[in-house]
Amino acid sequence: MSSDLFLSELPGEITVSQLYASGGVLNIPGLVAADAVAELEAEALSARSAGRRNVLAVSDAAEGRGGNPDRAFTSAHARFVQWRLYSAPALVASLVRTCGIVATPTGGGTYSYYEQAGDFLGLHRDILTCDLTVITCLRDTGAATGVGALLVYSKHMNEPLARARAAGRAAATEVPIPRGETVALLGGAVPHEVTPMQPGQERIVSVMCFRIAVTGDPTGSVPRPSLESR
Ligand SMILES: O=C(O)CCC(=O)C(=O)O
Ligand SMILES: [Fe+2]
Repeated sequence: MSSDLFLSELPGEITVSQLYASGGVLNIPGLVAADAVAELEAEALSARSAGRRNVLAVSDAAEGRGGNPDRAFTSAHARFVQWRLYSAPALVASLVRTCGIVATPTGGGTYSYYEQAGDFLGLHRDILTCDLTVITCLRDTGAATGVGALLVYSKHMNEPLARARAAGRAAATEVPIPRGETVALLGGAVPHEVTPMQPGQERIVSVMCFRIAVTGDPTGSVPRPSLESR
Protein backbone atom coordinates (compact mmCIF):
# COMPACT_ATOMS: atom_id res chain seq x y z
CA MET A 1 0.00 0.00 0.00
CA SER A 2 1.24 3.48 -0.67
CA SER A 3 1.43 6.36 1.75
CA ASP A 4 -1.11 8.42 -0.18
CA LEU A 5 -3.55 5.65 -0.53
CA PHE A 6 -6.42 7.57 0.96
CA LEU A 7 -6.20 10.15 -1.79
CA SER A 8 -6.41 7.57 -4.52
CA GLU A 9 -8.43 4.48 -5.12
CA LEU A 10 -7.94 1.75 -2.59
CA PRO A 11 -6.53 -1.38 -4.24
CA GLY A 12 -9.02 -3.95 -5.47
CA GLU A 13 -7.69 -6.51 -3.03
CA ILE A 14 -9.01 -4.29 -0.27
CA THR A 15 -12.27 -3.05 -1.77
CA VAL A 16 -13.51 -6.57 -2.48
CA SER A 17 -12.65 -7.79 1.00
CA GLN A 18 -14.94 -8.65 3.89
CA LEU A 19 -12.97 -6.22 6.06
CA TYR A 20 -13.70 -3.32 3.69
CA ALA A 21 -17.36 -4.33 3.41
CA SER A 22 -17.66 -4.07 7.18
CA GLY A 23 -16.36 -0.50 7.28
CA GLY A 24 -12.71 -1.43 7.71
CA VAL A 25 -13.20 -2.96 11.12
CA LEU A 26 -14.07 -6.51 12.18
CA ASN A 27 -14.39 -8.21 15.52
CA ILE A 28 -12.71 -11.59 15.39
CA PRO A 29 -13.94 -13.59 18.35
CA GLY A 30 -11.49 -16.20 19.51
CA LEU A 31 -8.63 -15.11 17.23
CA VAL A 32 -6.44 -15.14 20.29
CA ALA A 33 -7.28 -18.09 22.58
CA ALA A 34 -7.87 -17.48 26.28
CA ASP A 35 -4.55 -19.00 27.37
CA ALA A 36 -2.73 -16.86 24.79
CA VAL A 37 -4.51 -13.74 26.09
CA ALA A 38 -3.20 -14.58 29.55
CA GLU A 39 0.32 -14.96 28.12
CA LEU A 40 0.04 -11.61 26.37
CA GLU A 41 -1.24 -9.94 29.51
CA ALA A 42 1.70 -11.35 31.49
CA GLU A 43 4.15 -10.07 28.86
CA ALA A 44 2.42 -6.67 28.81
CA LEU A 45 2.70 -6.40 32.58
CA SER A 46 6.38 -7.35 32.60
CA ALA A 47 7.18 -4.96 29.72
CA ARG A 48 5.39 -2.12 31.45
CA SER A 49 8.32 -0.99 33.60
CA ALA A 50 10.35 -0.45 30.41
CA GLY A 51 7.47 1.49 28.85
CA ARG A 52 7.53 5.22 28.22
CA ARG A 53 4.91 7.88 28.65
CA ASN A 54 3.96 9.14 25.27
CA VAL A 55 2.51 12.63 25.55
CA LEU A 56 1.84 15.20 22.85
CA ALA A 57 -0.60 18.02 23.41
CA VAL A 58 -1.05 19.25 19.86
CA SER A 59 -1.61 16.97 16.92
CA ASP A 60 0.40 17.28 13.76
CA ALA A 61 -1.06 14.07 12.40
CA ALA A 62 -0.39 13.93 8.68
CA GLU A 63 -3.32 13.95 6.29
CA GLY A 64 -2.15 10.55 5.11
CA ARG A 65 -0.44 7.82 7.12
CA GLY A 66 1.31 8.10 10.47
CA GLY A 67 2.25 11.57 11.59
CA ASN A 68 2.13 12.65 15.17
CA PRO A 69 -1.34 12.53 16.66
CA ASP A 70 -1.96 14.18 20.00
CA ARG A 71 -1.94 11.58 22.72
CA ALA A 72 -1.26 10.62 26.31
CA PHE A 73 -0.59 7.01 27.29
CA THR A 74 2.27 4.67 28.11
CA SER A 75 3.71 2.47 25.39
CA ALA A 76 6.13 -0.47 25.57
CA HIS A 77 7.75 -2.61 22.91
CA ALA A 78 6.24 -6.06 22.83
CA ARG A 79 8.53 -9.05 23.15
CA PHE A 80 8.73 -12.63 22.06
CA VAL A 81 5.32 -13.79 23.23
CA GLN A 82 3.44 -11.28 21.08
CA TRP A 83 5.51 -12.07 18.01
CA ARG A 84 5.19 -15.83 18.50
CA LEU A 85 1.41 -15.64 18.86
CA TYR A 86 0.61 -13.24 16.00
CA SER A 87 3.04 -14.77 13.52
CA ALA A 88 1.74 -18.30 14.14
CA PRO A 89 0.59 -19.69 10.77
CA ALA A 90 -2.81 -20.75 12.17
CA LEU A 91 -3.55 -17.27 13.54
CA VAL A 92 -2.45 -15.55 10.34
CA ALA A 93 -4.55 -17.96 8.27
CA SER A 94 -7.57 -17.29 10.45
CA LEU A 95 -7.07 -13.54 10.18
CA VAL A 96 -6.67 -13.75 6.40
CA ARG A 97 -9.76 -15.94 6.06
CA THR A 98 -11.95 -13.67 8.19
CA CYS A 99 -10.78 -10.39 6.67
CA GLY A 100 -10.57 -11.68 3.09
CA ILE A 101 -7.21 -9.96 2.70
CA VAL A 102 -3.72 -11.46 2.38
CA ALA A 103 -1.59 -9.99 5.15
CA THR A 104 1.70 -10.75 6.84
CA PRO A 105 2.90 -9.58 10.25
CA THR A 106 5.53 -6.85 10.15
CA GLY A 107 6.75 -7.14 13.74
CA GLY A 108 7.51 -4.20 15.98
CA GLY A 109 4.31 -4.67 17.93
CA THR A 110 3.57 -2.73 21.08
CA TYR A 111 1.51 -2.69 24.22
CA SER A 112 -0.41 0.48 25.07
CA TYR A 113 -1.37 1.33 28.61
CA TYR A 114 -4.14 3.89 28.94
CA GLU A 115 -3.69 4.21 32.67
CA GLN A 116 -4.41 7.75 33.81
CA ALA A 117 -7.67 9.65 33.72
CA GLY A 118 -7.86 11.39 30.37
CA ASP A 119 -5.31 9.15 28.60
CA PHE A 120 -6.21 9.05 24.89
CA LEU A 121 -4.90 8.77 21.34
CA GLY A 122 -5.97 11.47 18.90
CA LEU A 123 -7.36 11.01 15.41
CA HIS A 124 -4.87 9.35 13.04
CA ARG A 125 -4.14 6.71 10.46
CA ASP A 126 -1.51 4.11 11.25
CA ILE A 127 2.08 4.15 10.04
CA LEU A 128 3.22 2.59 6.79
CA THR A 129 4.04 -0.82 8.26
CA CYS A 130 0.52 -1.02 9.63
CA ASP A 131 -1.94 -1.50 6.77
CA LEU A 132 -3.92 -3.89 8.90
CA THR A 133 -3.82 -3.39 12.65
CA VAL A 134 -4.77 -6.16 15.02
CA ILE A 135 -5.80 -4.94 18.46
CA THR A 136 -6.39 -7.35 21.34
CA CYS A 137 -7.71 -6.00 24.62
CA LEU A 138 -5.85 -7.40 27.61
CA ARG A 139 -7.57 -5.33 30.28
CA ASP A 140 -10.29 -2.67 30.36
CA THR A 141 -11.86 -1.75 33.64
CA GLY A 142 -14.23 0.63 31.88
CA ALA A 143 -15.29 -1.55 28.96
CA ALA A 144 -18.97 -1.53 29.89
CA THR A 145 -19.23 2.25 30.09
CA GLY A 146 -18.39 3.21 26.52
CA VAL A 147 -16.03 5.90 27.81
CA GLY A 148 -12.38 5.61 26.81
CA ALA A 149 -12.88 3.46 23.72
CA LEU A 150 -11.81 3.03 20.12
CA LEU A 151 -13.76 5.14 17.62
CA VAL A 152 -13.53 4.51 13.88
CA TYR A 153 -14.49 6.84 11.05
CA SER A 154 -15.43 4.29 8.40
CA LYS A 155 -17.20 6.85 6.21
CA HIS A 156 -13.95 8.77 5.95
CA MET A 157 -11.86 5.81 4.80
CA ASN A 158 -10.80 7.50 1.60
CA GLU A 159 -10.81 11.12 2.73
CA PRO A 160 -8.36 13.52 4.30
CA LEU A 161 -8.13 13.35 8.08
CA ALA A 162 -9.29 16.94 8.31
CA ARG A 163 -12.67 15.93 6.97
CA ALA A 164 -13.10 13.26 9.65
CA ARG A 165 -12.02 15.77 12.27
CA ALA A 166 -14.51 18.31 10.98
CA ALA A 167 -17.30 15.72 10.98
CA GLY A 168 -16.65 15.06 14.67
CA ARG A 169 -17.32 12.05 16.86
CA ALA A 170 -20.97 11.90 15.86
CA ALA A 171 -19.71 10.62 12.49
CA ALA A 172 -17.72 7.79 14.08
CA THR A 173 -18.61 4.34 15.33
CA GLU A 174 -17.55 3.12 18.74
CA VAL A 175 -15.80 -0.25 18.72
CA PRO A 176 -15.94 -1.76 22.17
CA ILE A 177 -13.24 -4.38 22.72
CA PRO A 178 -13.89 -6.42 25.86
CA ARG A 179 -10.94 -8.17 27.49
CA GLY A 180 -9.70 -11.08 25.39
CA GLU A 181 -11.43 -9.91 22.23
CA THR A 182 -9.60 -8.93 19.07
CA VAL A 183 -10.40 -6.36 16.40
CA ALA A 184 -8.88 -6.15 12.92
CA LEU A 185 -8.76 -2.60 11.59
CA LEU A 186 -7.73 -1.18 8.22
CA GLY A 187 -5.65 1.18 10.30
CA GLY A 188 -3.76 2.64 7.37
CA ALA A 189 -7.00 3.71 5.69
CA VAL A 190 -9.67 4.27 8.34
CA PRO A 191 -9.20 7.33 10.57
CA HIS A 192 -9.52 6.33 14.22
CA GLU A 193 -8.92 7.53 17.75
CA VAL A 194 -9.11 6.37 21.35
CA THR A 195 -11.30 8.66 23.45
CA PRO A 196 -10.15 9.84 26.90
CA MET A 197 -10.24 7.38 29.79
CA GLN A 198 -12.55 8.09 32.68
CA PRO A 199 -11.09 8.35 36.21
CA GLY A 200 -10.07 4.90 37.43
CA GLN A 201 -10.24 3.32 33.98
CA GLU A 202 -7.30 1.18 32.95
CA ARG A 203 -7.14 -0.10 29.36
CA ILE A 204 -4.25 -2.23 28.12
CA VAL A 205 -4.10 -3.37 24.51
CA SER A 206 -1.75 -5.39 22.35
CA VAL A 207 -1.20 -3.74 18.95
CA MET A 208 0.28 -5.76 16.11
CA CYS A 209 0.83 -4.53 12.55
CA PHE A 210 0.34 -6.45 9.31
CA ARG A 211 1.19 -5.45 5.76
CA ILE A 212 -1.41 -6.16 3.08
CA ALA A 213 -0.26 -7.80 -0.15
CA VAL A 214 -1.44 -5.80 -3.16
CA THR A 215 -0.56 -6.05 -6.84
CA GLY A 216 -1.57 -2.60 -8.01
CA ASP A 217 -4.17 -4.27 -10.16
CA PRO A 218 -7.49 -2.49 -9.45
CA THR A 219 -9.39 -5.75 -9.78
CA GLY A 220 -7.28 -7.35 -7.10
CA SER A 221 -5.44 -10.27 -8.58
CA VAL A 222 -3.66 -11.49 -5.49
CA PRO A 223 -5.25 -14.89 -4.87
CA ARG A 224 -7.67 -14.39 -2.03
CA PRO A 225 -8.81 -16.95 0.45
CA SER A 226 -12.15 -18.47 -0.24
CA LEU A 227 -14.69 -16.95 2.11
CA GLU A 228 -16.90 -19.95 1.47
CA SER A 229 -14.48 -22.09 3.41
CA ARG A 230 -15.20 -20.28 6.70
O1 LIG B 1 -6.08 1.25 21.48
C1 LIG B 1 -6.71 1.05 20.45
O2 LIG B 1 -7.82 0.50 20.43
C2 LIG B 1 -6.16 1.54 19.13
C3 LIG B 1 -4.75 1.99 19.21
C4 LIG B 1 -4.25 2.62 17.94
O3 LIG B 1 -4.99 3.11 17.13
C5 LIG B 1 -2.81 2.65 17.70
O4 LIG B 1 -2.05 2.24 18.59
O5 LIG B 1 -2.41 3.07 16.60
FE1 LIG C 1 -3.98 3.48 15.30
